Amino acid sequence: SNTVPPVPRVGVVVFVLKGKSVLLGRRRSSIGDSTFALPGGHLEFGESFEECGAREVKEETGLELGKAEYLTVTNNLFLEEPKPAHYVTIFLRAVLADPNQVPQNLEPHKCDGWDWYDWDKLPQPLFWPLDKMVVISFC
Ligand code: 8DG
Ligand code: MG
Ligand code: MG
Repeated sequence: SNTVPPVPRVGVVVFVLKGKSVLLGRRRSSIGDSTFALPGGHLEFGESFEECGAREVKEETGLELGKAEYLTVTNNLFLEEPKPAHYVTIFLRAVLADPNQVPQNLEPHKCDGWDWYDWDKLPQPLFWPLDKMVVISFC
């Protein structure tokens, strides 16, 4: 309700990699609407980062991941949003358990659809926490 002060939350997101491409989908959300983002979501009580990443990717895309690896963490403030938010975002990377799997859009109210994008031809606009992370990594 309105009387509960906001708190930081933990997001876990995954660079699902296939050859030279990465899986992205256009968000449908009050935060980052219509920008391209990684699959991922909220860390649940008791989960490891890797368990959360695998669960969120499975829920959102149907894809089964191989072993996920930790990449980095960023601190993201969304204070200008209608509902201000603060996420500590854990970035993982993983490949598919079986490379022939095809992503499905299992949460169409949250995403326009998933596709593979070449690393040197990423779609625009990227969700800004992802953009910030990609820019830092390749500077
Ligand atoms: P859930 O109910 O399934 O747990 O949550 P969700 O609906 O899947 O959450 P989400 O918005 O997809 O992810 C949680 C937060 O993680 C998001 O609001 C902000 C943060 N986040 C980033 N970068 C990215 C990103 O590239 N993709 C996603 N999905 N979330 C990101 O900072
Ligand atoms: Mg989710
Ligand atoms: Mg999500």
